Amino acid sequence: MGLTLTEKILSAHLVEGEMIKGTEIGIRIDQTLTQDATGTMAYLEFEAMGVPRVKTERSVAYIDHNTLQNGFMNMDDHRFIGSVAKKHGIYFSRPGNGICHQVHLERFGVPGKTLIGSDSHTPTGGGIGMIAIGAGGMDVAVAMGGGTYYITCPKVVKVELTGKLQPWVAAKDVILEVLKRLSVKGGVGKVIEYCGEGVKTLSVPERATITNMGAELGATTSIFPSDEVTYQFLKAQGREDVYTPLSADFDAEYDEVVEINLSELVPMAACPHSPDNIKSVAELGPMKIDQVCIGSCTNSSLMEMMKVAHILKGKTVHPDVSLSIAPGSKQVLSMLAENGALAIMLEAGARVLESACGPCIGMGQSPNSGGISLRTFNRNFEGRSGTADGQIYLVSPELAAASAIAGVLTDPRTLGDMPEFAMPEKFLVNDNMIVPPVKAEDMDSVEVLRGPNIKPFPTSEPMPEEISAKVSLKVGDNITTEHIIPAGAKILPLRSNIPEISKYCFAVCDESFHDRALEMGKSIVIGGSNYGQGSSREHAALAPLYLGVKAVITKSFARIHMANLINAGIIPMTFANEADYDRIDANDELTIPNIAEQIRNSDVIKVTNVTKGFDFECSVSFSDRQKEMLYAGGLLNYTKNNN
Ligand code: MIC
Ligand code: SF4
Repeated sequence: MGLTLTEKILSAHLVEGEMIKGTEIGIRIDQTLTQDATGTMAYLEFEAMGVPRVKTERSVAYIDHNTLQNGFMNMDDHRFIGSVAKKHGIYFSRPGNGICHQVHLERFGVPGKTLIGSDSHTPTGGGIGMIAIGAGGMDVAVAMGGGTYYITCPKVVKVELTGKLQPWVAAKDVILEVLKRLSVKGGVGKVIEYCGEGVKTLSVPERATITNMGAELGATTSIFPSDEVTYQFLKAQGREDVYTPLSADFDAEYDEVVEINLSELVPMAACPHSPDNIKSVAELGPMKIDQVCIGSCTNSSLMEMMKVAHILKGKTVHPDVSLSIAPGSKQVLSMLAENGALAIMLEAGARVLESACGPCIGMGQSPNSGGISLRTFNRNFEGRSGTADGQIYLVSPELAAASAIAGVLTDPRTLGDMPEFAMPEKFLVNDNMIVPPVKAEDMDSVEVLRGPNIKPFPTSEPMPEEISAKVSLKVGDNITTEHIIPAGAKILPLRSNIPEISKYCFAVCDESFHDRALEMGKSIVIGGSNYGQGSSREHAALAPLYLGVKAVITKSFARIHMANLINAGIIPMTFANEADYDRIDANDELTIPNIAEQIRNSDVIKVTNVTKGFDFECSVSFSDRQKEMLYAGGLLNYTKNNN
């Protein structure tokens, strides 16, 4: 029996465990990336490990999230990251150079390599045949230090693509179709592998749109083969030397198969407030819109921007609509400036933003109250835009641009013939905004710059004999990391200051959580299914740690958040019987006796609800390594104990 592409790359990087699905495996990591909102913590953790130089083939620190710089905090963080990078062997992509995933694809990604990044959309790299996985900052720090990265050996889903996209139907519609079929929980524990005749009709940026938004399936990652199209892309970036052809064996066996005929797809939108709430444009009808935002790591490549410019040419943005455009990288923006497309956008009335995450993470451009905003982004969680009742629809750039002109949701297929948009033979390559690190022998000459915004991360204690604590909060299904620690222009600058950012912990669900948790001293949080979906931000574990949360009991967890909880020394458990969720209320006193012994000996943990006088069971499935981490009180203590 042949191997899937996922199995080939994973087994070539396997350093611990066996390729048995559902068991923990350890893999060697070739490349890492960080962005600034998660980067300060990751580099503080890296420093704490005491490794002088990164041991990866390539590590890159990007500045793309906190670029508003209102107040000294963001720039303090940027200077800290820039100086740590220079000292310890990390390339530094300066603010203005672009969104981490877009730039990494253009300038650093290598087919067949492994990449982890402290950002959940790291799977963008799957567009050129990498195994690229989103992870918590602490895992990235360990990988930079040459440590192994652990995942559950994934199931592999084959998405068989046939046919060819119709004019004005986009790669975004492909991933929206996958989300419609599999849902935001459908990818948990799986890698989504794209195969079939339809693959060769998709360019690398189109593939990257699909793998990028595979994060919204909860998947470990998504991957495309590396083929002639990949070669042409790398060649146009002047990097054809890193090309290797890669694909699954013809007789590879998959755990699931999904078939998509590209020719049958139509323009679609993910409706408020979930990326899997999919409707076609026809179903939605000509809905009046208030705002359009084009950009983000999902849809901001040159070809997409060229289509947008074509649609805007000679037109004016509808008077009731605000249109913003953020090209994904300096390369894209410079090429648009050179070929005249930028002038077309400006003439049409687009508000052109710097190449950064911007509105995608609530850094400006929040819609009006109750406003309907079409965005080419990947997440439309409630409140993420910065407007609590904003109605966010996730769409393709083509649909977004056509609608910005019309003022109502518009099927781009009504635009008439679509011209051929060919990939340039040469991209404009200028890496002047990527600062290389100093040589190892010169590292002592670099001073690490720490502003007053940068506070040490909270420390955790080894696991106690018994946990006896009240429930500080009970929440429902699909709680996102946005609920746990919101982002946006006001809160993002506090990412390096856990005590300060903790004031916003769960504030979206319950404003009194912070004070109550502190008053309780130690507590337990109860959640529903898919708890912690969304971002990789480890602040969603570090803030609860700081506030004394000892355990989180839910119906199920999202992958990255669960790993972050374990790294922070907080015990994640699931209800053995989901009906017990309904029998527990906030303020109930729960006791978990002999916790370490229970975890050592069984996958079933007994918990007593002292307030209501009943016992219930929780399930855990920790690897031996995870158990040791939890006993030690998290990854940092565990690493220190083992050195
Ligand atoms: C996101 O899109 O939610 C973010 C902001 O990029 C996060 C990272 C973060 O919270 O800093 C992610 O996707 O991991
Ligand atoms: Fe940035 Fe948005 Fe992409 Fe996250 S999803 S990396 S905030 S552009």
